[in-house]
Amino acid sequence: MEDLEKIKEICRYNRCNIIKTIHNANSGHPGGALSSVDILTVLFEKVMLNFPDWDKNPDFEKRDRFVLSKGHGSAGIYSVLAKRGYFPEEELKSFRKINSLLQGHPNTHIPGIEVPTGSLGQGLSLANGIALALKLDKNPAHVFVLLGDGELQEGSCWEAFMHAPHRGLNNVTAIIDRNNLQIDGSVDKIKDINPLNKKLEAFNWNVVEIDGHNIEEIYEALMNSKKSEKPTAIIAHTIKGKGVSFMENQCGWHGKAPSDEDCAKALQELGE
Ligand SMILES: Cc1ncc(C[n+]2csc(CCOP(=O)(O)OP(=O)(O)O)c2C)c(N)n1
Repeated sequence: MEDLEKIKEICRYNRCNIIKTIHNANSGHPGGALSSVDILTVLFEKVMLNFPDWDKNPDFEKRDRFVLSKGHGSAGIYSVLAKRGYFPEEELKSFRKINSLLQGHPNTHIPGIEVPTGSLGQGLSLANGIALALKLDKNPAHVFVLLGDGELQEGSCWEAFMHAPHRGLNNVTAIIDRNNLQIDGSVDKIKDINPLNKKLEAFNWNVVEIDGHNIEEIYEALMNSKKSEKPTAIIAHTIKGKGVSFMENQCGWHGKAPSDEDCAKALQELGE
């Protein structure tokens, strides 16, 4: 990938904005935003056909769609959308403030957000519905959806996993942020979802496993998924809190804002 270093730098930049945004709001979910930001950055910078200026672009209906099923990871998608020019970066300062653009969980007032999310377990069903409508309209756009691994404990996810192959929705790519932690402990101990790859294969998905922090692996898996004959599930092995040493693999950082001191330390580690 000729612009690998540039994408890595954008990932670093977006990580800094996640920390600043949550620190400024004194509220939010850093762990799962940091685990998924490499995936979201590659998706929006390199893979998706997307147009920040939808109104000005006559082909906007052909844009690829994204659904953040794990809606609490909002600081991650907001940082990525701001960098991509969907709204001014200044708006990140409005995160979680009353009546502001950037609410705690994504909603459709926000440019780049297709559906409201936050109640876990619904995003894949929403993505399936969008994908089916696109197919009926003979629209070639692709739908990407990001789910948490703890989220997969919701039964509705499995109805949706059953549905996509049945309907031949090869225009759906489900990315699972497999960071092994949920709100208060390890996913495997709270309710084991293993063997995840075999379960998804049995549900007739094209299953791919990647290192969710390796930019080239992310890019290849996402691009290949656009050409698959089956819906693709990408199990992305990640580290919750990735990039900030004291947040990594700590479920205590699932939904906690960094203090002034934590924020300064995190930004220093991220090379800000
Ligand atoms: C239906 C529903 N139940 C509970 C919650 C509260 N909640 C928010 S995040 C979370 C844990 C999610 O874990 P995971 O999907 O692994 O997310 P990640 O570790 O990637 O942040 C829970 C239970 C919710 N948002 N929706």
